[in-house]
Amino acid sequence: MQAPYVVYRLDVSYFSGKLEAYLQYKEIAFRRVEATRRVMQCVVVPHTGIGKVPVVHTPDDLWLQDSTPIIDFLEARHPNGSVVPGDPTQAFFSRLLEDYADEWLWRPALHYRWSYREDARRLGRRIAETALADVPVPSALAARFVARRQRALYVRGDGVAPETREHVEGIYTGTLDRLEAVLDDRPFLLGDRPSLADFGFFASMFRHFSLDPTPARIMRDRSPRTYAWVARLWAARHSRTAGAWLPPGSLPQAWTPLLEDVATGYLPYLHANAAAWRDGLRRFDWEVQGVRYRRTPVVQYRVWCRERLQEHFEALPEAAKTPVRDRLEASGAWKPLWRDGVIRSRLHDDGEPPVCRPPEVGGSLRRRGWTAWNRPGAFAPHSAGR
Ligand SMILES: N[C@@H](CCC(=O)N[C@@H](CS)C(=O)NCC(=O)O)C(=O)O
Repeated sequence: MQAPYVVYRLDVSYFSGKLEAYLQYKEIAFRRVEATRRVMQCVVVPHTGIGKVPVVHTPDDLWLQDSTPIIDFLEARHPNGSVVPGDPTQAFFSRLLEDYADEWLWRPALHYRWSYREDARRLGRRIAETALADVPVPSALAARFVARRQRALYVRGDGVAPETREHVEGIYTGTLDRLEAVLDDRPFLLGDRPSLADFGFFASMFRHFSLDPTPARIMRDRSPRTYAWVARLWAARHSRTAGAWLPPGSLPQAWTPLLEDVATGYLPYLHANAAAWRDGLRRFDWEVQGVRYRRTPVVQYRVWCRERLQEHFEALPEAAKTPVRDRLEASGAWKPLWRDGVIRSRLHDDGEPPVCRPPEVGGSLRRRGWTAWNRPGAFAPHSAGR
């Protein structure tokens, strides 16, 4: 029997939960390793140069990062029970929703976890006792440190402020309402079996929203079908999932409000982030849905997300381009997707995602300018960085 994949992950982590659910569904053998501080320092960083999870070590000794391209990589190696619809329209829109859910629900997920006292206390303690268990400081101190760091980086440092808080929380509650409608007459978002879109939403909905005390209370009261879907997807295995997606060419009517959120919230943000990247900024202000966010970090990975969505559109068979474009235009998503054309992220100039570049010998994360948001040297080519 082939050695399984090894997944370096954290039991509290958003993107780890997404990848674990995918591997389980696909019935791909894998072993979990809890990425404690020592495991990160001694194994993950030396092999990948990155300080994030999940990271996958393959049986043929490749190191992989970023759940979205990891899933594409594994789909090519393990085609059974594919989660990418064969129909190009459904495939494109599943990718769009996966990306939207991955990136746009991150801010509310981090806000609920670290802004509410009960949640922050619980999670701070949990992280101190698991991920940081091998750090030689009292766990109460480590828990306080974690909560302070996460608030500084991912709440205050990511634009959550008195003027934006209601909007941030509305992204969560609005998404629950939309999912409740989508799941009204189908077990998974695109029909009787999971697609990429399900795994995208699962990242936030599982490890954050359904488990952290405050958003979990809201989910149970407001969107019981979403609560049930979380457990259903976690338990799903492709060999025991008989159903099909909707007929080729069609999308659930109930996806329309989600696509409008993509068009009025996520894609305008993604464009503003890409334009700020092009202009060499480190932080930028932007406005969507009448709400102004200030000084959020420019994220290179998300410039790549936009580039990748544009590439997926360009790669569609000619016959599928018009129907996909028509749907994007109908929801208002076409213009923000293409505003200012293609803005290059250069994230993968020196390799193919998801395979990690081997880190420089002797380089340390700090010396190479690593930040929690961006990869080492992300801003180096720009002189105008601020
Ligand atoms: N784009 C990556 C994101 C991975 C990521 O952001 N992971 C978080 C945990 S869910 C992390 O490790 N953050 C490190 C930190 O906050 O310092 C993916 O899709 O896997």
